[in-house]
Amino acid sequence: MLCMIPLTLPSPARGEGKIRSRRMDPKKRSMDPAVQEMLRQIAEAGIETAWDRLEAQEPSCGFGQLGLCCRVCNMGPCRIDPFGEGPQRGVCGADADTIIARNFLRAVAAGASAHSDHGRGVAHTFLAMARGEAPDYGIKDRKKLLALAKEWGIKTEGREDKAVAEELGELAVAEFGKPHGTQRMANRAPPPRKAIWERLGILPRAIDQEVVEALHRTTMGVDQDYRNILRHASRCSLADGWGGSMIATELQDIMFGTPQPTRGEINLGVLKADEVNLVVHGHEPLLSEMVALASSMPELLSEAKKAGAKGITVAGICCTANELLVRHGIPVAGNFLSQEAAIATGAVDLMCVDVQCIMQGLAELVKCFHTKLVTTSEKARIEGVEHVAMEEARALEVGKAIVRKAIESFKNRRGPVHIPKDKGEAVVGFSHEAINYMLGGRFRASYRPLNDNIINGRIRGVAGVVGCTNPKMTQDLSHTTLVRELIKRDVLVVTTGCAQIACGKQGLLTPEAAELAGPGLREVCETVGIPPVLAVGSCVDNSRVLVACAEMVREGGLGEDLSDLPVAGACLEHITEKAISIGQYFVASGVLVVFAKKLFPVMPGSKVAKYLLEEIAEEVGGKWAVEDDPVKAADLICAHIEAKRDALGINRERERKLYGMEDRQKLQV
Ligand code: XCC
Ligand code: SF4
Repeated sequence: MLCMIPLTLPSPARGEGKIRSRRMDPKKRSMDPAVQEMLRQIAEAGIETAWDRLEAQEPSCGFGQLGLCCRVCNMGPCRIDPFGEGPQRGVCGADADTIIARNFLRAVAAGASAHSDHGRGVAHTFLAMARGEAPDYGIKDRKKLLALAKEWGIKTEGREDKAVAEELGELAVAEFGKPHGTQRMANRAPPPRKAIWERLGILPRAIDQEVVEALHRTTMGVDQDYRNILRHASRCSLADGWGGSMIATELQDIMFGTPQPTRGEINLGVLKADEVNLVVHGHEPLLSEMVALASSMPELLSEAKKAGAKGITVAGICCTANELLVRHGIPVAGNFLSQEAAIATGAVDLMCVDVQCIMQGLAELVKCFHTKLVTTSEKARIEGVEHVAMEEARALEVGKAIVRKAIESFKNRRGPVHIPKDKGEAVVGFSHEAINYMLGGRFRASYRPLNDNIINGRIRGVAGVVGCTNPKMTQDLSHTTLVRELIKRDVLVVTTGCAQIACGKQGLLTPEAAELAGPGLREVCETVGIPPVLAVGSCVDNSRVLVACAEMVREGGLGEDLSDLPVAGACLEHITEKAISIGQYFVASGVLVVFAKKLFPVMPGSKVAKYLLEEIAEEVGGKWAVEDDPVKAADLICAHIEAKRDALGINRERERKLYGMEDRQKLQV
């Protein structure tokens, strides 16, 4: 039996008659058999999960869903009646579009803040490393250090690496709050793209400034033109994608290594009944790298053995997991909606969390098991949960202390554990450097072969499928259905975040998955030996996709700007404000982005919807689209890709060969 709580133990949801999970079909909640299995166990034990709490919240507030609720000042909260019968203005006179746009911009600002504050943390640790103040960190990718230094105009000849790194670290830290100038990383965008940003006045300045300005503009009585508000959403999001997130990715690569194709395993089946299981959950690799390192040290392994364990397994959840997976092949226990299921196995001895996507429900849940929960970031404590502060000056010591706590906790295991067998094999780690190398070879590493295969039509285009798993949708279903549809139609998929984990569980990240691809994509994958779905990393690693797109343009043959490329992005199970920021920076970079209609926080038919779904394309080339059905989302993406191919003039051959008139008409948007 999985849950060791006797029936008398206070369980968060018992006694209210609220637990309906016994009757809910786990298959509707998740398509992941491992999670389904755990949900059945959890239901029997009467423990609540995010799905139960969602039910308790239903019906969710319709005003909030449509972005029509405003509580930015104390004359409110105000809400606009979407049916036009009740109030159409807030007390200050704000109309529906001002309110929706303000909420949207605030979401972007919050999302950009999360990624960028992560990036700032990395930059500070990087600087401390260079100054010798964080001795457990070092430079793993010297080539990347020198390349980035050169890009940023730092002298490298005849200098110590650490001196170069110190200067780089200082410039990186300054990107967040410098009083003048714009984001350095934005120079990576093709010149026509930068020109568009300049013309619109949305070239991003210091990250902090964009976020502060976003909050200022959206206070009561400031910006009251939805277009003007949303243009700032573009600017603020660009400071995330071409700023905070990209800095996080680059500096992490220098310190921890740039991902190269490596094997990994994904799903709850990676936990081991006879080993100490330590789960790292959250987003920042700064500490989890140290925990992973500590777990392989002989002294700790022998302590684990003394405690009766065969070894120590470190597994990840959410983007911390993705960071460790793509760099070191460290196993992944699951994505966002698997975090409670992991604990319910009774096999997790310790879960250490840093920032973002940590359910507060975990604190109650662990009371039902022997699992020890530990917070590590000063920014993210949980009431009643032990805090082991991450300190960069003695990071490995902290990592070791956490592993020791896991070993201690292993000794408290009560009875048998229940670990589902499911796990997917995966080949991961497709940084843009790795894509370069895989496709171009060591001596002529370039995007030429990718571009050529797009031009000759074997690959129709590239789609990014990214983001969360939301209990309002069946876990993993939309992501993986979309991915399967896309590869079937010869669209190469790149993936990050919880979508990446979803794909990994189902074996879509293996070269063998090429069997599921259309003939063109399959041929390319088999020739090069890559999966049809390339695992790129965590959510800040969406910046890698921006860089890859910029490289595709630079390589030539696919237009002059990002908006010319036959590419698109999608996130059909989004939860967080971070996802909105990511979506907006792809749109502002010239890309079509598809989100689920029922999760998009904008009232259909509003002026804001018209702007984001249509008019914005005239300004930045990219736009949003909304679609709940993943197959129809694939239709949308493919139609967009074919339209871009038509515009590039690379469709002629293929049209004659493979597309009848009827097919072509279907593809036209
Ligand atoms: Fe969180 Fe990054 Fe979303 Fe997953 S995908 S639920 S943000 S862990 Ni980033
Ligand atoms: Fe209401 Fe205007 Fe205040 Fe918003 S800003 S709460 S709409 S009065």
